[in-house]
Parts: sequence; structure tokens; C-alpha cells
Amino acid sequence: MSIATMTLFHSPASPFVRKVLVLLHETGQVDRVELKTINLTPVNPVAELNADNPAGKIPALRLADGSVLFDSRVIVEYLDQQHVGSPLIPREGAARWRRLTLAALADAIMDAAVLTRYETFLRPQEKRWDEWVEAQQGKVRRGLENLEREHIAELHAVFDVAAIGVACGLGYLDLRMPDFGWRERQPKLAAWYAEVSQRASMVATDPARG
Ligand code: 99T
Repeated sequence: MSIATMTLFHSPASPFVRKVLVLLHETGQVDRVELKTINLTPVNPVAELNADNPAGKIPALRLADGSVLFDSRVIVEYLDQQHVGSPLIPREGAARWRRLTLAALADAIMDAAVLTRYETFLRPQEKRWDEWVEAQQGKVRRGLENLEREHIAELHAVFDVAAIGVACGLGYLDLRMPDFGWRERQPKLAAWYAEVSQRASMVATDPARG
């Protein structure tokens, strides 16, 4: 019998959804959530989702009382307060702001990669704006350079909200921008990613598995 009391609006390709799923796996809560798969793009919205999240974005999490949480940052923080193990977001002190800022960098990489995807895949060919795509990819490139230069030791230290975000962002680059070539430019990040990709939580949520 299912013990799910929450519903996660979900798509296997979304790195933001994957962050939530990885956290659920890492904290032993995966059975508490039922997945509702949503196929959407900005120009192909889903009415049921819009009713719950006016931004029309996933992830959104419907709780047992019917209320809905979004976006991924809020959902991850909520779920991290629902288990008894070590928190994956430090509750206070300098570590909290440091790890949340690193997680925000991961989100920024994902945002720019998703916007690149929409511009290059969704927008009609004749309306595409190469300079804008290049600018979004510049954000991804600078983010990865910064991770390689300054944050490798922090990533190795603990698989928490920050590391989960970076791992899901890199997974998304491999899915949607396979020719981006980040591994040659960021070999330390690539080695770290190869290691964390073997975690059960990452394997179970790998979008390449469908
Ligand atoms: O923008 C839209 O209307 C629909 N897009 C989304 O719902 C994307 C799916 S990734 N989600 C977000 O952008 C969420 C961002 C938010 N700040 C959060 O939750 O953290 C789909 C990528 C793909 O299909 O390639």
C-alpha cells in the first residue's frame, strides 16, 4: 500500500525536479511522494499546474492538506525539515549561507541552460537570437569555471543541497547540451561528478534512464 501523502509535479528531464528527487532519496523519503508527470514548455502550459503554481513551472509539491509549495528551493528546504537524519541544508551559521549560495550558483547554471534549451529547441528558427544564446552559455561557462577554481573541496566535503544542485546541473548539461565540452575545461569538476553520479540517488533519477 502506498504511503504517499504528497504529489510532486514532475518531468524526468527537469534538473530542478531532479534536485527534489535526489534529496528525497538521500533522506529516505521517496515513498512519501507520488509523481505526477507533466509535459510542459513555456508555450505549452498545463492548466492544472497553472492553478496550483501561477508561474506554470515544475517542480511544485502538493502537500497532504492540499496546499502547494514551489519553487524547487522552497520544496527542498521543506523536505529537508521533514526527516530525522543530518540536514542537507545547514540550519544556521556561516555554513548555511555558504552552501545556499553555492546552491544558488547551481540554480543559475540550470536556469541559463534551460533558457538555452528553449531558445535553441522551441523558438522558431527564423526568430532565434544567437547573441542571447551565447550570453546564456556564457553564464554556464563562468559558473563552471568558478566551481572548478574555488569550490571543488567544498563539493567533495558533503553531498548536501549545494552538491546535489551542482550534480543535477551537470546532468542537465549532459542531457541537453552534450557537445558543450565542459569536462575538458573542468577536469576536477568532471572527476567529482563521475564519483557522485554513482550514488544510488543519482542513478535512480538519471534522466537518460527515462
Ligand atoms: O518556464 C516554463 O513555463 C516551464 N518550465 C519549467 O517548468 C522548468 C522545467 S525544466 N522549470 C523551471 O524553470 C523551474 C525554475 C524554478 N526557479 C525552480 O523550481 O527552482 C525543463 C527542462 C527541459 O525540459 O529541458
